Amino acid sequence: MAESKKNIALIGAPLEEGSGRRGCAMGPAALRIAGIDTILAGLGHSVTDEGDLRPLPARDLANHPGANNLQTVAAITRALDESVHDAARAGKLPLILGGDHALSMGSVSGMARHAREQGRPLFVLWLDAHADFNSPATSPSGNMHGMPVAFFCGEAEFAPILDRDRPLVDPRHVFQVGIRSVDDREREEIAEHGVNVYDMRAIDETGMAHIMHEIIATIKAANGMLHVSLDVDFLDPELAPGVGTTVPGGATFREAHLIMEMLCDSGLVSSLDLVELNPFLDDRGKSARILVELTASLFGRRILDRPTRSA
Ligand code: 6HN
Ligand code: MN
Ligand code: MN
Ligand code: MN
Repeated sequence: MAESKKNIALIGAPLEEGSGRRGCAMGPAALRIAGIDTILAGLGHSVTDEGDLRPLPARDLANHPGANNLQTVAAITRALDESVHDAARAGKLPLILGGDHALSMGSVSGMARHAREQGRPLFVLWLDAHADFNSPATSPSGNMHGMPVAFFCGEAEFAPILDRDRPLVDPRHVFQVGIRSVDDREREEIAEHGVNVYDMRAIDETGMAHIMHEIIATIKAANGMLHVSLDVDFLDPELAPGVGTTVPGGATFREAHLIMEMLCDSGLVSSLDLVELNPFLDDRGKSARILVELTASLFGRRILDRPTRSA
């Protein structure tokens, strides 16, 4: 991807109702203020900002005791499924500015439809402290940002949010990296469904480069498309405090940066979510800026080209 210029569509999804606290709705604005559009344009890409999605709640769905704010989350899911699919079909690379992680129910569903139309399998790289494989039946919190992976892998009880015949993601095509906080029922579910999990211990023992080589080789061998979903809490909280669900012992800047550079070289990435940024909890824009830095590396910026400067 380093040398290939993209048509990038920025799609704002100011969702916070999936997270159980306020603040993520300011995420798209913070990413724009941190300069996501200019940095990508400066790398030679063509960038269009589609603005923020603000759908009305999905009143056709009944409230669900295990799925907080279901109508709002479902509305964003439907709107993103549509706009991500449209952008990808138009040859653009959807870059979703979140918003909490429940939005990935929509972005991944839209890309799964696109991949099916292209006759290619969709793979998902889930960079997160959490597995996000709860469902309304298993979730300890009822917060839907802990459920998107179960949703796009086809857990049946979510079916009314999108059509039952929507394409699903094969759980064996999901790679989770950075995991360090998994609920008991989630642990059983991810094992049962065959999700590929590289927890922090795996990263410590084998190293990020080895893990990423393995993932990239698998996707290339299958001629797959790759959706990347980057949750702020993947990073160590010292580095990125602007998130509601910090877990100590996260990825370093160097590990995250290496992932982005290796993905850039692979040319595999077809879509990206930047999620869970909560500017209300951030420290002088630090977390927004690091997300923008990592995005720039994913889209071709080389660290050697970058002058040293103070923050
Ligand atoms: N996220 N497993 C917890 C829950 O409430 O289901 C935390 C989920 C966090 C979700 O960080 O995107
Ligand atoms: Mn998450
Ligand atoms: Mn998380
Ligand atoms: Mn299951």
